[in-house]
Amino acid sequence: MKQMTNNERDGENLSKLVSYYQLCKAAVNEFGAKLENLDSDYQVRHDHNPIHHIEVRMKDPASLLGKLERKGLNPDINNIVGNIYDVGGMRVITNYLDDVYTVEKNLLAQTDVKLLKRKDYIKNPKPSGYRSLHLVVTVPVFQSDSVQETPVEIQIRTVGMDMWGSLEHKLRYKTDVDEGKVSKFSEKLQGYSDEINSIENNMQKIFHDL
Ligand code: 0O2
Repeated sequence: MKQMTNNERDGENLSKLVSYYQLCKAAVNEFGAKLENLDSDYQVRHDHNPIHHIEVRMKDPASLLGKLERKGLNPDINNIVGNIYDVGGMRVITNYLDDVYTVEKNLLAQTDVKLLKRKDYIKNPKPSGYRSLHLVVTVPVFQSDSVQETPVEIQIRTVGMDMWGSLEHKLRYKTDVDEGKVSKFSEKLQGYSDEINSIENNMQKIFHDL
């Protein structure tokens, strides 16, 4: 049998990667529709929107390579499928804390949705103060010749958690600022996360009382 040249192999890998991105994008679209329908249903039947807004992103290739490296894996399409679950990512920002778990419960109740991984950084915040519920879920994507169970990472968090997470991410998570400098402010940042959490709990109590 004729051996593949390196160029041919690179070309094949690239086209597999493009197909996989397209698949993940389709899965993000499926979840987008599910979440919007869920929110509308709540509005009509309970007169309350659990979802404030939704953000979607496809992981950029540089982050993808960085993550493979951190996991000690070669940059190969076969290592992405089955090891990296956040090629397609969504952030569901809810109005109140209870809404985080309402969205989760209703999403996981859908028979075509399967839970692969769950990390509750709300019940167990990260030492940084980061709070969010992370789910890796799959949904069947119907293609022209097959059906593929495709994973998406969904981060569900309140408006307050999102505000803190976005700013802290800019300050620390992805900057090249010297770690020593940033760690001087760690305690403060963690304290602000607790304060926001306490404010959100009080706002939710008012919502319940009303
Ligand atoms: P981006 O572009 O924001 O998505 P695993 O896949 O389970 O092996 P993973 O996904 O690396 O591990 O770990 P984790 O901690 O569950 O999720 C990582 C993502 O959570 C990050 O994505 C951030 O979005 C968010 N995150 C985690 N910890 C913190 C934190 O301390 N502060 C902030 N602001 N965000 C955090 P990436 O990798 O940055 O990429």
